[in-house]
Amino acid sequence: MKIIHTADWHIGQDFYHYDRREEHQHFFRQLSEIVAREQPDALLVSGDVYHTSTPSNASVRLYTENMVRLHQCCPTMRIVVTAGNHDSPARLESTGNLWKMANVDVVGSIDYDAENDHYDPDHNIIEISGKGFVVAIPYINRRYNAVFPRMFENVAERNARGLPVVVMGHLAVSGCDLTGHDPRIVGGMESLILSDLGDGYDYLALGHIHRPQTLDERVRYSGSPLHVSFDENYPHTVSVVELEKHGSEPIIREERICQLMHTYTVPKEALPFEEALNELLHFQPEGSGYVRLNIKVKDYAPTNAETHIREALAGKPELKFCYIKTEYEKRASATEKSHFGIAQIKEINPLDIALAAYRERFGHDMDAEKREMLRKIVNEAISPVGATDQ
Ligand SMILES: [Mn+2]
Repeated sequence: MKIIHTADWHIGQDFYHYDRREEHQHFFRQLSEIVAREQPDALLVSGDVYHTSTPSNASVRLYTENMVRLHQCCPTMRIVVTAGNHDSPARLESTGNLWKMANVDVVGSIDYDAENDHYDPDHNIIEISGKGFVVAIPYINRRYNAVFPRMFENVAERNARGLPVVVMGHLAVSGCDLTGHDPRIVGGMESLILSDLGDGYDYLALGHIHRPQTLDERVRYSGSPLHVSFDENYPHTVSVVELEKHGSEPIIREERICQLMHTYTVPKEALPFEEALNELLHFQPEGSGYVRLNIKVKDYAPTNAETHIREALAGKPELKFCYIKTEYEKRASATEKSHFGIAQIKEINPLDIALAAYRERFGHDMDAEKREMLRKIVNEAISPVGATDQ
């Protein structure tokens, strides 16, 4: 079985109020070419199709047109889409019957009734005739852990021929590389220990973490096709995976996705405003992209900072200014009162504000246990769609 594994498309994201439709179109052109060339048995999209649970008409159109095009590039290919934490499971599934006509399966939920202990495996186990099985697990919370063994039992019963078994998931597994991960954008970080999923699969096609990575030879995050935040400034890929039979090691190949827009942090290390502005004035970009100015200040950036920045960028229409990243110089005394400006509040994590307030009130740092509790609460509160919201 040959699959193409991708995730975290985040269609409809506006990047600091800039529309990303062109960038998504650029990605879909590349994905269509890969599908046409590879002629895979399945295309797996492991969650976060959209950036919001209520996508705009333009976003839905972009998704629909491109899904149809992907289907036309390889009509025999089965496409499986799962809901991520950014998606509305019900909204995605609402057009599921229609999508079946284009060989697309949409899985937003798991059909499990804990009260009556009823589980319908047909809702999320997809047999790709003569090729293999896909266990499509959307973004879910821990109460479904009990169902995992039953999914694999069901697959094992049906898999007399020893065909490859692929599991899709949208979650953080412990030990993954979180470089560039912004919980304010990506969502909560409750992680799963791999052994909780059992041992019944040959390839685990993950979404949720945007940095492409292989955790062991059969567990992989394909990564997002675009930079979803400034810090995701690394190569983006989709994965082409070949599986011979159940029990054999997958052969994984990465296909690089070229970016229409880069993300630039200027200067790379924070400098005082005037120096940073000078760097921006002389900045030579590799291509079109989004820019943030990286400054270091004692209290506030100058009030007319944005005007100066726009003047500095006037001759560079290929650069789109997003915001000022502000680093605050350390205060001389730990007991000095903390005052946060509006720009600073937008920039720093709410947890840091709480820790500073605690230090000011009690004169010492919060202990590790309380800090951990607070960290969990903050992550849950700032997650775009909380684990229990769906
Ligand atoms: Mn995501």
